[in-house]
Amino acid sequence: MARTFYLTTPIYYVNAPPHLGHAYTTLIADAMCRYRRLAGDRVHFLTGTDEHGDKIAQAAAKAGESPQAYADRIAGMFRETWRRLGITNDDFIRTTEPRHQVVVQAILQKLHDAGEIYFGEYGGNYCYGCERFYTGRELQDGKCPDHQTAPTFIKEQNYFFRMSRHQEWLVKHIEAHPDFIRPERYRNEVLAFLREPLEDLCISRPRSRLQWGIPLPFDPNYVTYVWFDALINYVSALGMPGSERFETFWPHVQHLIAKDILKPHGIYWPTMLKAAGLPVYTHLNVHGYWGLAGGKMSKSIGNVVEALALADKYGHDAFRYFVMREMTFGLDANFSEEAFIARLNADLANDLGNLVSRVTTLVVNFAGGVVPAPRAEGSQEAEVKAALEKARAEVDAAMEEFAFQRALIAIWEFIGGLNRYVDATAPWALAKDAAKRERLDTVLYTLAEALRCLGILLAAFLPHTAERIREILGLGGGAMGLADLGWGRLAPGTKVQKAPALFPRIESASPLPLTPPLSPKGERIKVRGEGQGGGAKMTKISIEDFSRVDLRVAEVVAAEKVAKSKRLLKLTVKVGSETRTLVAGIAEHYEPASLVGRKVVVVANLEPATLMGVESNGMVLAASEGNDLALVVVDRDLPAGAKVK
Ligand code: ME8
Repeated sequence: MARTFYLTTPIYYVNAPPHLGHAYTTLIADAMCRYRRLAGDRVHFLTGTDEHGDKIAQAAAKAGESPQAYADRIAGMFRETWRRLGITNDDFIRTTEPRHQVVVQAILQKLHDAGEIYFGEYGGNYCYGCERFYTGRELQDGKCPDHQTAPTFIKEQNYFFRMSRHQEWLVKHIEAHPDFIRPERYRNEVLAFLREPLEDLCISRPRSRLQWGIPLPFDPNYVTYVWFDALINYVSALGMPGSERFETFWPHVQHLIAKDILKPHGIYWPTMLKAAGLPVYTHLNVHGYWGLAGGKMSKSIGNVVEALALADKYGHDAFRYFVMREMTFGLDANFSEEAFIARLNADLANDLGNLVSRVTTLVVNFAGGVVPAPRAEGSQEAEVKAALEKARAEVDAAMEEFAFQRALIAIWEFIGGLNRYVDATAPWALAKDAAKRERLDTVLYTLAEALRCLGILLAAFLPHTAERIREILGLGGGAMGLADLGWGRLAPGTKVQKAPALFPRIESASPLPLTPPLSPKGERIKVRGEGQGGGAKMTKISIEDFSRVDLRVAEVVAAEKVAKSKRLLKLTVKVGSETRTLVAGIAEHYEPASLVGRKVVVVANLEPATLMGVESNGMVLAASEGNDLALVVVDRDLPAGAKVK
């Protein structure tokens, strides 16, 4: 049944451009909203920027701009970043917008009228970076735990929100709703905090000290404390309580934040809502922190990675995949380019990219590029269908809890199963026997249908890739949803295009695990020892052993048959600036003329050998299976002489 879903990200401070941490929260919110839309739910997705307060006023002064001009500029950068990352937010709220200010003032007035706000004096330790007072207990060695700077002691008259009044109610609410704040570690953190008496919250700043804020409706000498202003964005973006949009979405609101802002969201916000007579959120979903080389990443501290630069460098889908797959929701994770590249190569280029190119190549080579009708289904196909059902159920369950990593693991288990299905059914072998045509058709249908399902299942996580998969099957651009995952909806007769590489492998300085490449027909290349004698053990070699083999890209400049040999070709190849002669046993598979100009991979440091009277200086790599043989090639054009490792 269709549900209603309202998801918010934090509204980010405009004191610096977006970075990886912001991108992470916004990307997972996007994946969640895309998923819920696929499920047929009615979704509202909000993000925006937090533009008032000391922090912004100071950053604007430093930049030599007015606070509004500065906020306009940085808010524009956030908007543009989300546009380029393909974020599908329905709204973008800025706290300097009039639609926000009127709601903040209305709520303040209501609380004031209800006696929830009083005037008093307060002296305390104030951190300008965090824009809040710290109690002695919260400071670490007398310093702000986030900024590691000594707070400033400030004493002034201000307005206070009677937060302490609602402490008991909040504890009871959290206890009665175990997943109100999740994962559990953050619920426990909030409950631990609530074991001590809650102080009232100072919600104003005197105008003499700060002008850049929303004026209190009941005292023009004060502006609103930035957190009290900011939290209300989640309401103001829907309009005044009572408006149609508010009534539709507010009862279903879920917030998504990182652990750095747990206290304002776990304590201030529910008590503010309670005091204002508004329903509290259904879930507060809290994720951990991304770090770089152990340090934490935050604008105020300066250790910043710009989200867009990374995403542009590696591709937006790869970036999405990495951050969702790497971080267990709720726990901290570290970002490193090496880990990123390793995942890109292993999970995207190898597992997913190879599957797509294998399947499309098989359908093009053995069924003329047209999906055949399944005619001989057996237990192997039943397993594929069961694996799809399992993946689907696991993704559903994981997404209920924001467990993006688990969802991706479930999809990749399905992908792994499909690769094994290709290996086990060996369509290239079935194709050699006309009597096995029905079986071959069934295997090809099963694979093409599984790809169609991946084009749906991946849509929330890798939107471009999923779209390309659907395009390959001629299904691009059409409306689809999780309901279309029902097996068998791919019509026999559908035309399939040969897929270009979806994710080119990235070479990195660090040695990566080698993955066996594929032949043009889609089977895995046999490594010597593999598959011999019913699963004989492959001898393991060290990376040093492997690095002694000098593999190079070589360009074939001439090719001819070796006299009196059926099997051998004499190739003249260029390896860097050097030209040399090789003899290769590929004459039964390649016409000499078809090889000229092609780039192949050769073992360049092999001892010379003489074959049928011709000296061979090196060896061309090829894969073979039965009578089939294919040359190993690199999937992008690289100069002859390039090292293969
Ligand atoms: O706190 N790892 O804004 P902000 C993961 N304006 N996520 C990170 C991160 C990191 N290293 N760094 C930042 C504010 N984030 C307030 C919010 S809401 C009413 C007001 C993400 O610009 C994460 O979502 O400091 C975190 O909660 C948020 O950015 C803080 O953004």
